[in-house]
Amino acid sequence: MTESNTSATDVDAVIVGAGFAGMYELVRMRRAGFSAVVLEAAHDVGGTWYWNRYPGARCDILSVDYSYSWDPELQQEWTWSERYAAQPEILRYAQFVADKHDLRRDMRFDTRVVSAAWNDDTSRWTIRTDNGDDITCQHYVMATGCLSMPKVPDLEGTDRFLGEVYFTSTWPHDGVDFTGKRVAVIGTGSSAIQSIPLIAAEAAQLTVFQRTPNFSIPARNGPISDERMAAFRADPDAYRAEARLSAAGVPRDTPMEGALMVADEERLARYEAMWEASELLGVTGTFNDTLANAESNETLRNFIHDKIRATVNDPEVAEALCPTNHYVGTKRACLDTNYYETYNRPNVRLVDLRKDPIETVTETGLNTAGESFEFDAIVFATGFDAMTGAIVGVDITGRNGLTLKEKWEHGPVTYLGLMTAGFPNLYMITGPGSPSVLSNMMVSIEQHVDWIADAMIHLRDQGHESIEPTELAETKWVEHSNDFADLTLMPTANSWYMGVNVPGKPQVFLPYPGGVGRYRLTCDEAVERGYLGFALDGPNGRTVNDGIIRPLAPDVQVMLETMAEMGLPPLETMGVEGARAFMEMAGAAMPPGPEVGEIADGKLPGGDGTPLEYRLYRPATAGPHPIVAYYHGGGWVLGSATSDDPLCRYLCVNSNSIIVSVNYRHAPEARFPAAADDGLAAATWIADHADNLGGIPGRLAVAGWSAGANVAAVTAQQAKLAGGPAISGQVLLCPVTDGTTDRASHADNADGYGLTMGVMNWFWDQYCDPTDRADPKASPLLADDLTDLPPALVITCEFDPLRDEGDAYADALGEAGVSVEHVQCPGQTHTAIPAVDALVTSEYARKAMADALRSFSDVHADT
Ligand code: N01
Repeated sequence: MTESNTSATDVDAVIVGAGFAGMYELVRMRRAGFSAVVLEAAHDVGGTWYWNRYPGARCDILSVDYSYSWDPELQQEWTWSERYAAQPEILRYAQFVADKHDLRRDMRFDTRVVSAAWNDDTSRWTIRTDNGDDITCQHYVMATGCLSMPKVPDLEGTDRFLGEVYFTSTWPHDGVDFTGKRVAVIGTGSSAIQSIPLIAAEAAQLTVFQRTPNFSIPARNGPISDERMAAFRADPDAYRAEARLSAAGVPRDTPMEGALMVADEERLARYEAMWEASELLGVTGTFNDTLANAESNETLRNFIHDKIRATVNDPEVAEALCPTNHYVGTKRACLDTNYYETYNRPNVRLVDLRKDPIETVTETGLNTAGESFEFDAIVFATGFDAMTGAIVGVDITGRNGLTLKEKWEHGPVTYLGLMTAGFPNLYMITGPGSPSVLSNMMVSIEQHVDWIADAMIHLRDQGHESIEPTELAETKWVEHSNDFADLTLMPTANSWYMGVNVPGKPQVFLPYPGGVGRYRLTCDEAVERGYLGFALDGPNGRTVNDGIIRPLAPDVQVMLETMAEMGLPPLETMGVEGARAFMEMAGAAMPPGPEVGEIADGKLPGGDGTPLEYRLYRPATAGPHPIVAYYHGGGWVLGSATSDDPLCRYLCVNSNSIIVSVNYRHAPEARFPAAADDGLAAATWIADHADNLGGIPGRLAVAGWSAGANVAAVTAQQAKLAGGPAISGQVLLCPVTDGTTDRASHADNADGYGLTMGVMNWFWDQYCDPTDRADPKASPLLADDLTDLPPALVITCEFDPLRDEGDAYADALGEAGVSVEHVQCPGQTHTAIPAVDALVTSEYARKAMADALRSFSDVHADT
């Protein structure tokens, strides 16, 4: 007989929790030859499905998806009876797996872990249980679940009630008979919404106390569709592989359109289809901007409100059930069976606590501000101390006596939701900072377990004893995750995702919102890059591979990923006409930018007299206005007077200036110094015609992006040398300033961030002979004298090959006594700032441009 670890006092790994995470972790430990024991407070396996036995409890992810993938045999052996399996069936599944793999042999039940302490001398954890036993181990795995620590009731007088008290989270195993009873349910989250219809069917009276209504769609439970099963059975591996790289751990088509991009009838039709399909992920997955755009979300909110109103007979009750204080999906939406219909029953009453709050629980019931209620039973469906409760519920002490509670005082800090610095070899399965509760938990659990097991094997193979993240890595991960959340509406709701439901809990967005697939690739990449962001310790010393796994702003990262997925050939291989056509197409796909007062197209004479097209953007405010001569980006080769249209509109509206976007001559047809000469000629013509254009004479700034910023900088220099026109200021966005292209950023950011050095070199070759590149009209940084130039705003981006030459120009201008504002944009790329309304995280840089243009004209106004 195989030996059991249940009474061992020293093992390789202690796993806390015998739910789906702990069970699979044990399997992986065994397969890798580690000794492991699972400690579990319950009397058997099942985790959340062991405890949550309330009537109606069932999963809200399709059963076919909510099942293990690591045992191919099991996938064939087990058949779910329903689309959404009920708790007893899911528990049977957990028990079936435990039996099949003889898991209980290494599980100690009825055992709660009370503390865990790291010993730096031995590089081991000591885990203490409520039985007073100590177990030492090298690895300590918290498989404690995200929703396993019930929220302590925060209602006054809860202990006073003399009737029956139930918590949905710890339901009696023999069930409860509510027949003939007056029952109260407090809460209207998922647990309440599932249990209310069944309690109502049994009880004499049911009173539901609702503080916040929730969004729920009908589950339409029944047999699993043949179509779905066929897709799965045809190729389970492919099905699972797709799930692993999907947004939420379930294979689904990614919507390409935003809700406002389609006609009203089409939108309604898609919402109806979602309602009929009855899948939770479809609710916010019908359009691609539901969780990011309030106006789009509003269309869905209204759709669900209408469904509620059409179902609930009493209009006042219907209105009370319509959520209005949060957007759909910002609190976990629910799947129900006859939830809204239940309010049409004569024995059911809804009390709206927003109008009539609970004051206290009494011996016989509870009192709201306006009424006294008597009950035989109260059901608390009041939720959980989610994601962190079960982890900090154990008294965990890491290096140097630091406790996890202290470390997480202001919110959890983890690297990838897997580990936290100062607590070596402490692993969290689906911890805060990982997709966890925003995903199909089965997929997320398996990914974490695999990552953790592989890390342990790596340590063993490499002769290390411990692993922990670096502080930089985890700080930046938390920042990245928060930045992602800030791109969404999620932080706007008072949800348990934000910790708001537990009084005194720090309010931070707990899960990682970037999606399951992206997250998995990130975790894999950390490993591929030699455990980037981790420190490994052992007898041979400490190896620190410090670094930031995701340094790009999240929306910039998503944009780059999308472009990479398109698999486009490099721009420089498309030929001049091909590249121009491509840029025009790419520009047309961008959001248009704000409305301006007026747009007028015209022509002005270029440096050699050639007529140049321009587009003038006039603010809607009363003129005259200051004028900006704007030079578009495109490497002197691509673009036109309209190619930076969204940015020009933005600058026009936000700086209250006329923007004249000039289509200077392009290479290779017109090589250096054509663009430079056109820059000056255009500025001169605009200055001379300021009156006619509706501008204020003498108030002309120059601005440009990339090669256009090169033209703007050169124009400012040439205007100084020529004695005019007067330039009030220059806004240089990611400027080309130096044709030598041998700075660190040229190498570090040569590829992968939009503008590549391949393209940049091609642009230079099209525009300018190498011998001419030292000319300040090509490389303004190389000018002998930078004094007396107009004030400048120089914006440079961290992940731009041109970063260092832009930085150098800002420094050189400053050293020459020019008033310079230098905005360095971390996490941004060369193409990020002009992406008006597409990239949110670069908004501050656009605002800086508009503010600078305003300030240039203000300064001028004073003098
Ligand atoms: O808990 P909840 P849950 N006075 O926190 C109310 C998963 N789950 O157990 O919103 C009055 O959602 C509270 O009101 P408010 C799923 O991820 C999955 O229902 O804070 N009311 C809320 O209405 C889910 O999201 C499944 O204003 C009070 C309710 O109690 C998560 O678990 C099934 C109150 C708590 O709702 C948690 O769901 C069940 C007070 N003092 C759960 N305190 C499936 O797989 C709290 N409330 C289908």
